Amino acid sequence: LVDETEVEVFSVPSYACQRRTTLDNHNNVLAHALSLLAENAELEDEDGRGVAFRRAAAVLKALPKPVTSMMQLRGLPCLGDHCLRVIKDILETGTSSEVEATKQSERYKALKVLTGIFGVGAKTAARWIRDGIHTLQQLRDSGHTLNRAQQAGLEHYEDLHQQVTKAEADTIGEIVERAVVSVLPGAQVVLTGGFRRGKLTGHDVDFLITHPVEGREEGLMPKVVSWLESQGFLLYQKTTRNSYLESNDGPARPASNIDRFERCLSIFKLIKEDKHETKQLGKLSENGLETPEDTCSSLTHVQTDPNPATPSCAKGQIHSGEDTGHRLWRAVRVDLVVSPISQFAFALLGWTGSKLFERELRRWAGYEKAMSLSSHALYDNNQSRYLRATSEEEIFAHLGLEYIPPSERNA
Ligand code: 8DG
Ligand code: MN
Ligand code: MN
Repeated sequence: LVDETEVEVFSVPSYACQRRTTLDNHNNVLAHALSLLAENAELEDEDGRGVAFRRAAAVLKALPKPVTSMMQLRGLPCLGDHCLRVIKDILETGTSSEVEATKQSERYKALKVLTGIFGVGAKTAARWIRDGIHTLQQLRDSGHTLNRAQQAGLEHYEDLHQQVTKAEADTIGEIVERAVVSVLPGAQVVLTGGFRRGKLTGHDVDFLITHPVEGREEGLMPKVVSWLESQGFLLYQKTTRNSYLESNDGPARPASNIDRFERCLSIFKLIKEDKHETKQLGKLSENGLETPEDTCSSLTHVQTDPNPATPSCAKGQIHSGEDTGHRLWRAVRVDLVVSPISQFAFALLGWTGSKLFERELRRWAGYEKAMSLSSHALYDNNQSRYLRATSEEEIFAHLGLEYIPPSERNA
């Protein structure tokens, strides 16, 4: 018999940005179940419910031991009745009927497949489902007009659903670095996103680019994109100025820098580093990397099409790899962001994630400190001024938070 008073009751701080959340945790099954309900809510375009489930999942990830009894959860933040019901179900029966029913539901499956296409959000997917489209084939057959992103997303669907490895991320990092220093010597490239948090795989690769001299980074993105395009590395790209127009967090965006912050959502053409095949190709550039053009021309002895996305080259029909049933390249999603050095620390913090950790930082700043945090700046509403920072550590200090390193931001 266990005396109730001996049950260890867990306790964690309310905000995910106050907690250290590593990649491994003691409650994977529970966290995974709640994450699936979060995903389902997001797929239904119910972001409020989605965040509630994400916060609950993050609390479970932060617990020091596996949960064995509901009593241990008393007083924990972010666990509403709905979440507690799901947890109880799993503790008692091993599974959650709601989670299982969601996984089996045709609507969830269709929303997941359709939003799994790069460029397709929850609203578009819901519209297509109302038109009776549940699968990729039905979409292809429907004659619906797709925008450029969605066309690329559909074309490279399978590749973009293969996890990107750290080795592939590093290879792409070398290419991006070559592009960046070619067009602006002295510019710097940093790997951000999940890989900076220590993840071994990811759904994309995220890079932040800056230059130590303020202002030198202006106009950099179009040049980097042109370089990458000229070398045949891009299957798709869309460059947008100032991603923070969407921000509704108040004055966290310094007006003077509105036009300087650029990002590029792209799909890279990554040559597979298969040693056997590389040897067959023979011709290697000085750093061991071959550009898509090199591969194409060395195999076909014809002038390469300047547009790598055209079928002759991109689909690989005339690649020798096609004969043996596999291509020599794959498509990989890559995000590039350019930041002036004065905003670099904020951009680095903002693009390292996790998404929930970022959201919690902004919530903490707003509710607890009367500050507005963005990927550009930190504004103190009480002092009516921007707070400068040249490192992530300084930003945490401004926010009155203990510094949490990237590897512990996996909320
Ligand atoms: P994964 O790719 O390995 O699956 O995970 P991830 O690297 O954590 O996710 P991500 O979707 O690539 O996002 C990385 C970070 O980028 C995330 O913490 C938030 C940030 N981010 C976006 N979109 C935007 C945006 O529009 N503005 C800003 N400032 N940040 C963004 O993903
Ligand atoms: Mn990422
Ligand atoms: Mn990304």
